[in-house]
Amino acid sequence: MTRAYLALGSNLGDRLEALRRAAELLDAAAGIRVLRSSAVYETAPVGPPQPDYLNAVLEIETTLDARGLLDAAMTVERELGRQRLERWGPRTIDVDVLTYDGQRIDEPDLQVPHPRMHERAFVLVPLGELDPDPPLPGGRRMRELSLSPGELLGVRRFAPPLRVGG
Ligand code: GSY
Repeated sequence: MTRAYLALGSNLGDRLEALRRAAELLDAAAGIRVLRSSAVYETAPVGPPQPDYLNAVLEIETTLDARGLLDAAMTVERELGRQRLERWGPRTIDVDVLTYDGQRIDEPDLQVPHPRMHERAFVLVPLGELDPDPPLPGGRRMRELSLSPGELLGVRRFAPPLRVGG
């Protein structure tokens, strides 16, 4: 069994329902059990102008290898109607693999820890709820990072943790 963290994001349609369904579908996927969810945060968009996101992080355990987990995440995105339109553009659901058991993987389509996670308050704030000292890109530590007040103000608690496990 491997412990991993997944980031969820949505800024189109019923955003909270999309996060709920993603957590359910991941838990129902073969080889994945969702253990815990962070609270849900409403967050200012990073990238081109677009609606605010809802973001959350899930702690899972899995028997899948990292590539299998990436495939499962993309399957959930497809099941929830995600269309890949614009790289940094709005989306009904985004499921990213943040960390996989502290492993470092650097392949063109699979980089773990997620290469930009340490720059994104919308990831770090919910992740920090579940793991105050997660593996970060380049061996960085959470306590060494400095997020600006502006970045932190862009992350507002919106709803309690997603229901998991049942
Ligand atoms: O990287 C995931 C999609 N995404 C997000 C997001 O999830 N939250 C916020 N606040 N901004 C984002 N920009 C992109 S792209």
